[in-house]
Amino acid sequence: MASALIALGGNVGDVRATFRHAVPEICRRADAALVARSSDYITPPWGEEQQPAFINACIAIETASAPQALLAILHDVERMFGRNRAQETRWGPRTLDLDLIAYDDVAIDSPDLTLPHPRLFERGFVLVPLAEIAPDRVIAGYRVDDAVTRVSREGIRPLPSAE
Ligand code: PH2
Ligand code: MG
Ligand code: MG
Repeated sequence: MASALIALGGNVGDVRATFRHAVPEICRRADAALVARSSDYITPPWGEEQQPAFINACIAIETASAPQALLAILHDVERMFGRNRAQETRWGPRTLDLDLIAYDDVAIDSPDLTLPHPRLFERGFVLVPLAEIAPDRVIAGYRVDDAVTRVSREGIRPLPSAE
């Protein structure tokens, strides 16, 4: 079994409901156990600022699926919740984005998958939820709780749990 960290994001539709349904779907398809789930956070849009705020969260899973297989599962689950890559712009609005952040200590640099995630250390919307569930995890030589002190938390707020 491997330990994978996945970032969830979205800003179209009822994103928190999407997350609630997507997490068990990921676990079912990836033969995975959910180890931890962060709070949902409201986060200012990054990359393209003229769009609604995002909701972001992170999960940690133990999975029997290999990295490329897990990536394919994440893409399938994105599609299942209305993601249509053909109709979207680079940093633009989306129903569900599932990014594989880290997979054990595996390093991969292929056209469709880079591990650890190449923009992780620039993104408060990933690091803040990640630091809630995996502060001691070391990714590319950096502890998550150190990395999170180097990014802006401006506008990033945890939401009260939904139920
Ligand atoms: N995802 C993007 C572009 N911008 N901004 C925030 N705050 N959160 C995201 O998940 C996000 C984004 C494209 O995937
Ligand atoms: Mg993304
Ligand atoms: Mg993505």
